[in-house]
Amino acid sequence: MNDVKRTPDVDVVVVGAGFAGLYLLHRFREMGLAALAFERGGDVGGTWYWNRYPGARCDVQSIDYSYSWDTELDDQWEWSERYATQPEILRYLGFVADKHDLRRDVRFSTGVDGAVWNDDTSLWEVRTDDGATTTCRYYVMATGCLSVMKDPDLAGVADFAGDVYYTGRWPHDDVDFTGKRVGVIGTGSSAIQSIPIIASQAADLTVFQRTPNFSLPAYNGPVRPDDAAQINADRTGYREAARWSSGGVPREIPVDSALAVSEDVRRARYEGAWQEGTIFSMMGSFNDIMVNAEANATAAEFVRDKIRAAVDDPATAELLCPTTYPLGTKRLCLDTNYYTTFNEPHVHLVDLHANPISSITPTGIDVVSDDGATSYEFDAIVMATGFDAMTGAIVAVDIEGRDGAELRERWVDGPRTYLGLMSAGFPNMFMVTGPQSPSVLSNMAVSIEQHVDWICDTIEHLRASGHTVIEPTSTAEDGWVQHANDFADITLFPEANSWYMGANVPGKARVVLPYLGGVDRYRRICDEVVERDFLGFEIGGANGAEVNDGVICRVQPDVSIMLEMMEEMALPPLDSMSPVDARAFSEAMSAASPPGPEVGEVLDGTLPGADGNDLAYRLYRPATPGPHPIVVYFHGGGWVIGNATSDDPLCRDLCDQSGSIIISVDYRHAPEARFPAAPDDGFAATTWVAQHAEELGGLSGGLAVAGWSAGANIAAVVAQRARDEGGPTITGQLLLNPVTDGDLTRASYVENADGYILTRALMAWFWDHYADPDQRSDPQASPLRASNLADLPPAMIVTSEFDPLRDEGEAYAQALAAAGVDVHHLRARGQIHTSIPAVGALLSGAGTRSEMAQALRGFSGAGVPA
Ligand code: NA7
Repeated sequence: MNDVKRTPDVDVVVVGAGFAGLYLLHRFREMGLAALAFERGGDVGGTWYWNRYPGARCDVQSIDYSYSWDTELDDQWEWSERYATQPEILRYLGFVADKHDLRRDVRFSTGVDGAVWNDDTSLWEVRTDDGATTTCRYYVMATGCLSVMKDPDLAGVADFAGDVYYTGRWPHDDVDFTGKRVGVIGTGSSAIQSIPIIASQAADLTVFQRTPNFSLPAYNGPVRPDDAAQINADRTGYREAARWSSGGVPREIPVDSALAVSEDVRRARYEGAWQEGTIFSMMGSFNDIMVNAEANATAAEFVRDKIRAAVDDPATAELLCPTTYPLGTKRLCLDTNYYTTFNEPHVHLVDLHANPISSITPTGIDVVSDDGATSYEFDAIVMATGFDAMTGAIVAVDIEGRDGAELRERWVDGPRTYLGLMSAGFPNMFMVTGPQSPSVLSNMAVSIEQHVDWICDTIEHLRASGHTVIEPTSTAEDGWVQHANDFADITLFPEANSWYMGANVPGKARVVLPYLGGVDRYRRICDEVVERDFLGFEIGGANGAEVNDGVICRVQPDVSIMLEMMEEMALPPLDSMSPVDARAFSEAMSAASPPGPEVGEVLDGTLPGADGNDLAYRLYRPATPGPHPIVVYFHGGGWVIGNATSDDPLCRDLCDQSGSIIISVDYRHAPEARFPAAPDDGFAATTWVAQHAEELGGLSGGLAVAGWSAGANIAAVVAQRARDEGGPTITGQLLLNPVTDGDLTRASYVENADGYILTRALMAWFWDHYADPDQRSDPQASPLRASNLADLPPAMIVTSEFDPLRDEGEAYAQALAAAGVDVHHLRARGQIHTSIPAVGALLSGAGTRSEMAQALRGFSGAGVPA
């Protein structure tokens, strides 16, 4: 292979000369690299070059949607409006290109068709539509998130005798609709911006709407003095705050729930958000608008009321009101007079759900109607039908990576990236604002700069360390895809058929495309990857390669956020307190937690404990008609903390979801009553409940035991004793993060010793209060040590990945299975010891809780364990 040309034509090929491409060219030039950009358009501008439709403007304020890398621009360029129009933004990008003489590195009117990685040379071979091939070491897709138009999928477009315009490919010459009959298809952002202007010209305008959108008034005008003053007071600080904000624009993050305030307070907050005239205001008015359907519904209804108030005809107003998805899960729009345009007598709305388009005809559009068909005649049709978002422009190029891997094929079930920046198998190929990065859910200017900086800094690092090739590992990529999906799963985004979900393009995989964790969190993660020696990357060159394999975000996103909040609160560790103080502290924390679902009835009572004294219990009865199966439940708290009501939300959830009566027992606690008081009480309570099942409204003939942590330890011991002592009949045991052994040296104790709430030190503190060292090997303290584990009731054992107790739960599951017990072991990925019981607070545990309830149904014969 000596004749292989190892010197590339250029160091870097950049695809696209929009916001991202221009900054890349500038950075590469500063780094002394030869970079060449290919741009399909005739000039710089990217999305702002193509989207010239009337009313096209940015919907992030221009003072935010602008470059921060050239601070002189703040003095050299003044925006004429809060939300600049497309021509003004295009002029701005042209100004920047001129100022930095960037056009000389761009080959215009040249599209990239293919890019092939050559493993022998470690170079990319980039094929352009002029027939040329250019080799480069680094290949950067700066192709934009919304640049490839979606096929409108409508029959007969070519037959239409009038003019057809696509908002995403608008002619460069003026288009004048004066006196014309115009049809607009689509009601996304492009349509919402253009319809009022088209209506002001056209003789007659008909809008064909498939799905209505939520739109807020832009209140466009001159830059608001307050906003200008805030920025001018400290430009550097403002830009830095934007970089570390959640959406790429500095703003206060609310800490309260929309459901925790009165109707008046809520409406006042929404009215303020409405008046603000920004895209982030409504979604950011409370902390749960995008994660809680009920909270979201209050904001959605507020906006619907505004639509009803703006539109004169009630039937048209209702058609314009979105009802089929939560607010913000399809791209929110900003408009100027959109809704009131429908009050104009020459503007009409056609609901495509009732009257779908059957075809475009030579004279207009035919829709299906009650009497067969209705024909609309037009001089012009505007297709505002959207884009193949986020992945379209990337897979439009034939990209072939290592070993002939085709990117398009790899992504057929959804994009696979590490950090939205690179993809395994495609060395030295970078994406700017790629899928699984915050991109379209942020101020793109900020996200673009972050990516460009990350890419350029990484290439600089490679050069400095004598390396030439970087590629993410598939482990890292799998982990990132998982993390991005985990984030989506705790939000409402998957509920909408949006382009965020790829749902607007027939046949496209339905997965969430942008990263939902926010700009600030995402930036922290990217920085951390670098700080941890490029975790998840293989970096190599002439002298071989080094792999630093691993996954960057392993804890579930909501759990991780909770841990960060707790760290900020710098709470004292429980094991630094007396048991009495630890109990009080723990109760105060529980009081601040969400309450869990409503159940049919909650009753408090007492039952006799092992020493004859009364033990308190709380009974949770389902709302369905009884009698119900019974579950005796033992709370967590290391045998020291907690009582019959301390796991209230979890008990409610299990009751509600399993249809069982849950009886939570306040067994005696250490250090006042040390081992074996707790399991003795557990056994006595279970026996008593079994004897009184019918009086309690339950089914007789057997009951299940359940518990969390030390409570699961008691449940496991009760199941063993019931087997050995002739009853009662235990139908199943649900053990959530059980303590099964007094050995604190297992790997999970080492890996998760600190940082996940239940620490090794706290567990040692619990054991010390509970049992003498020589008692800990007693099977009633450490049920894993029982000499016989056969003939125990079916078990569901849940272990959490980041829990010191993980491995002893794992060991118990294995030991029971080895003894022939029917065991269902669920390993809760990314969870910690305390996260699954956090009903209502931590959504990522919901799936596990459902499976636990399902197991309880299975124990009682009301269903099969999953
Ligand atoms: P969008 O937001 O994807 O809007 C496209 C619209 O076109 C939307 O209302 C679609 O309805 C509609 N559409 C698409 N195909 C059809 C067919 N075949 N028949 C009828 N209606 C159809 O694209 P935009 O250009 O408006 O905005 C894109 C982004 O650019 C915007 O969010 C900003 O970030 C900038 P659907 O909702 O799919 O039912």
